[in-house]
Amino acid sequence: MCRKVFSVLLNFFVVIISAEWNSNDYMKREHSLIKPYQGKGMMVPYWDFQGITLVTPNYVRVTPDRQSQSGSLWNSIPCNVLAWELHVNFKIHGHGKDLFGDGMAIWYTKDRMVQGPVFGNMDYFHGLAIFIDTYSNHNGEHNHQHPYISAMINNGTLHYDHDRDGTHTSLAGCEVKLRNVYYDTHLTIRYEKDTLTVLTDVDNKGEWKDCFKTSGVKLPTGYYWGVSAATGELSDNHDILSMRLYELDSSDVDVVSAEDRSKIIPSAEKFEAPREHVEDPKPAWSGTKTFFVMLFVFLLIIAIAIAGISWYRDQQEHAKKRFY
Ligand SMILES: *[C@@H]1O[C@H](CO)[C@@H](O)[C@H](O)[C@H]1NC(C)=O
Ligand SMILES: [Ca+2]
Repeated sequence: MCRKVFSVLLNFFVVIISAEWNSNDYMKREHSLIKPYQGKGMMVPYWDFQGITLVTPNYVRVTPDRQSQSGSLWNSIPCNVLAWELHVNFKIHGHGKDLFGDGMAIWYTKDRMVQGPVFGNMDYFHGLAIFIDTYSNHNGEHNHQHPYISAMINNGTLHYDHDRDGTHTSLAGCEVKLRNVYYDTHLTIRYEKDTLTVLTDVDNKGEWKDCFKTSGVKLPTGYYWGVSAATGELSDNHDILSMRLYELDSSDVDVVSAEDRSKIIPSAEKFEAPREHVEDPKPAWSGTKTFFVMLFVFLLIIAIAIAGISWYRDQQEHAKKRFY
């Protein structure tokens, strides 16, 4: 009797749990980073680490809250999933109240483990970057606050302009207050049917909020997942708690897979081509300068008027002379 009740209960729970997930969307263990991170010995299966990055039992600290540090973690297996969703559970926190930086980036790129100037990773990359930029390097032009999440697609030719926070190469973005909160913060990056969607859950409400959605994004299969972070004069702890990659059951994927997705060159329709750098506006003319320019223009007008009048008089004189 007791056994039977138990069995019924067990069945009930199994049904509930499996109903939570679409059975066709499932986690790809080989592209995910979950606790306990370390397998046998000190190795973290499927992941490599670079720079200052440290693995602890509860989080992977990409950078500590110290100046001029950078680090990264990279999935060691190329990702051949056509439609996917990546869930990242992370925390950015530090002692700075008003000044902190620089930020963190999540990568889906051709190359891996190459240190460089873009949040600790190489510039001129091939693939996708999602930046979580916590520090504003640039005081003009910006029409957004920090932290700012943005996306960039690169085919290896574009330079990430740090001084301008990448505003010349960004596809889309959103502002998020996600730093120094006592709860966990989450980010979802979804890619299906050439549409890239970023969602955030940073208010401890357990619900996803749209950051942006942009269509016409082409990304190949076979690139690598990675996370990097960097601190400069300003610093923060950049922690990753987990990354889970889900394969999505996308009904038109079968049609799409007819073409070889691995040969696609990363591109985006709504991509803003690299604009010429517009210099910041020159400082306004000083009062004195304006006064002298006005005075000059005024005198010029008077001079022209005098010249005009005397020329007119001459004409009149001539006319009279001819008349008599
Ligand atoms: C790479 O991207 C740039 C900027 O969008 C574009 O002008 C160029 O044609 C692209 N190159 C290739 C090989 O797709
Ligand atoms: Ca920045």
